[in-house]
Amino acid sequence: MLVDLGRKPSVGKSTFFKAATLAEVEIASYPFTTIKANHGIGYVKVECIDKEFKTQCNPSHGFCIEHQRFVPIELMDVAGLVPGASEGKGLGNKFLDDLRQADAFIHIVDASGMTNEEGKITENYDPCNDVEFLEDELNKWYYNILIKVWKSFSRKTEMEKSKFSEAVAKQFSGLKVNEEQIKNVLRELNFIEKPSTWSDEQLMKFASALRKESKPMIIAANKVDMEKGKENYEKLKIKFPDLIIIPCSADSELALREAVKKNLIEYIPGEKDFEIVGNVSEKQKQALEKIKKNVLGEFSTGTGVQDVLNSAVFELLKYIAIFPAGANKLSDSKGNVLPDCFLLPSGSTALDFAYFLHTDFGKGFIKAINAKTKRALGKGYELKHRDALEIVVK
Ligand SMILES: Nc1nc2c(ncn2[C@@H]2O[C@H](COP(=O)(O)OP(=O)(O)OP(=O)(O)O)[C@@H](O)[C@H]2O)c(=O)[nH]1
Ligand SMILES: [Mg+2]
Repeated sequence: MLVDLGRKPSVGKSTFFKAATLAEVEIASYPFTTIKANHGIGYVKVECIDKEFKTQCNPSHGFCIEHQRFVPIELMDVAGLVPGASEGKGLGNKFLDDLRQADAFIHIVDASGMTNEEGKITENYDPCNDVEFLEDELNKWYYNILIKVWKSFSRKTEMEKSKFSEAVAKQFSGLKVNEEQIKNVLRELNFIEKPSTWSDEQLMKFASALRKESKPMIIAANKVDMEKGKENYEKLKIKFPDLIIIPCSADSELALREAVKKNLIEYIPGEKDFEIVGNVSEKQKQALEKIKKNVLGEFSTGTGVQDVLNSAVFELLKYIAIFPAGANKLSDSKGNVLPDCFLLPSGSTALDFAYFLHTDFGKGFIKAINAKTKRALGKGYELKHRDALEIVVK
């Protein structure tokens, strides 16, 4: 699950969410419009393998347009953050509760520079502040969870390294943090001191690194259609070279998707162009032309909404898309061609995939067959993006 969030209200979180899911949500120019989190289904775009098999797929989840497969993912839209949330102020606790189950965060930043810290209208606000602020707030959230129990479990030591990660994982179990991630962080930080003697600064570093490892963040530099949008997007890129930052106009994507729904245009999400096919009014035509010129013509990532989802799943989280497929038959018992496409962590093996499909497939695994090449593959075969596999079981 991906969560769209912002340091503050009115940056366009709900607009982004609505554009990505077409779920009904409230969008308004006044702050704190969203109070309760919205859940919805968005899609990542994968070049479908049906083309290679010279056929047309029938997805049982998501859809396929011109051999571009749209694979469902869960998205959540949350309320704007209040300062001091990590200490439980205002909606703070509720807000953080909503973030627990996230695999990654999409931080929607208002790159127009026209909303201040509180989401109110202003001019020339530097959106870099928002990135720093939110990272800080999320890191503090982890730090506070850590120090609650720190004394007891660091005193109980000197713990073995493995026991230490087990204890930390337990403390963070509600936040989808696993031992593997803790071990990665320990390796990366490489502190020579024993955990029980860590300084406050070291604890903060550990908490921050763990937050980054378990809830990585991508930046959607939104409202790039506005006057200062592009300039601020460039500024963000320079200031944060290690973050993935995508220029975005959620508003434009929403307008395009709604025009598609009304059969006014033909447009595939993420593409850099669209075609007017219906009867549009002069006003609609002008609005569409403006999007074409100022957004699609200006940024290689189109409106950016699709690119944010794709980058979050495939670059940030490093997932791969895998199609279950018979070596000699691409359809299921109902005749649906390539009905499924699943997202798995990179590094997954043929056996992991078998277990992912069904425990019995894992237990009875004999071999996998690559449906594209018809070659047999062993348990340990490392899956590649867009692989099509049959699992042969006992
Ligand atoms: N120009 C422009 N305006 C946008 C864009 N995205 C959103 N907006 C406008 O920004 C305002 C706030 O949008 P929302 O999506 O409600 O913002 P939010 O972040 O969900 O706000 P809260 O729910 O109050 O936290 C609305 O007036 C939107 O129409 C965009 O890409 N470009
Ligand atoms: Mg909102």
